[in-house]
Amino acid sequence: MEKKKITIVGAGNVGATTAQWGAKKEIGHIILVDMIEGMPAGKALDLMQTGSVEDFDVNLIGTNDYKDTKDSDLIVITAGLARKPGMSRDDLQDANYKIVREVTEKIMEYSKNPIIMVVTNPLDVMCYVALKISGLKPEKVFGMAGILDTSRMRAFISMELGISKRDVFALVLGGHGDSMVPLPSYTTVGGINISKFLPKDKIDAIVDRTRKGGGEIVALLKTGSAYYAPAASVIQMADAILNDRKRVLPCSAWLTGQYGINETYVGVPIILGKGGVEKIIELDLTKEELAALQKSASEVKAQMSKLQI
Ligand code: TXD
Repeated sequence: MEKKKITIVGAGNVGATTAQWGAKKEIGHIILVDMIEGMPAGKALDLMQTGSVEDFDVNLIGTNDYKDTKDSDLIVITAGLARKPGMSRDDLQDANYKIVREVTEKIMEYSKNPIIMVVTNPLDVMCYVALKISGLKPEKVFGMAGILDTSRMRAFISMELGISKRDVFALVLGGHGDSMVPLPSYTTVGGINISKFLPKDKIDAIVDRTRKGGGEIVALLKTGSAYYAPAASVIQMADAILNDRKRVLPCSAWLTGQYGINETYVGVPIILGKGGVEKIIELDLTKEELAALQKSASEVKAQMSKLQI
């Protein structure tokens, strides 16, 4: 099968680490783009040489020129500012809006009908920017957040129980921010509901730590935000798309009435394949869970409406 072409815009922490996971997994030809002169080319060269030691063969180039992104199958947008300590995701909105707008315009000059996966924060709002500016169909523009938030919840449960992370499944819906909605009712260990393993107060503490999971890492790092788990999550989605795996994953998708939510990006379970968002799955939620999801979506919508697009 011919290798697909994946462009990663932003060769910073998340972008470069995404290229690293992607190269190791031979996910496709990788183009790493950044505005800083020479930097993406240097990182790509370094990474390409790693293939001799780590046994991978992919075409990997780094560039400042969008011409090199021509006919990409998948574009991952990580360009933008990362949160600094004390800075909320919302503080980022104005700065990153301009960046995501510019990047989307440039991408669309060279790729006719790509899939765009947004990573830049504030995530759900930036998906909307990419949707509007690209003019692509909503199923082709979506965001990575739910897999990361879920990975944090899974890890905290695994740490608490001393049970393999592989056997822990969790689900986090909603906007990628403080209003996210972790769902203990859909959280299982080896297929068994989490309530059989942990008392309510422990589950509540894990839910709370999950909500603040990004901030916990920002506070420790002092400069920048998390990137290993974010990059791994991007590659899980890229693999689902480029290999048409039809995986069921929580992602930020454009809702058109599902969950009583209309014309907003918010995290929900979807089926992800070569067409992008191939289906949005509507779960049965309790009244409280649904209300929390709708509240989270309305917060995203309020932020979206501040943009002049
Ligand atoms: O769950 C999620 N969606 C997230 C989101 C998880 C982790 C990080 N998340 C967000 O991704 C974060 O809040 C930021 O908004 C982005 C990128 O985070 P990263 O940690 O990679 O930031 P860096 O290391 O600062 O890298 C950003 C790069 C840097 O090299 C800039 O030069 C580049 O983006 N950049 C640009 N490239 C091209 N074009 C333009 N205009 C541009 N502006 C900045």
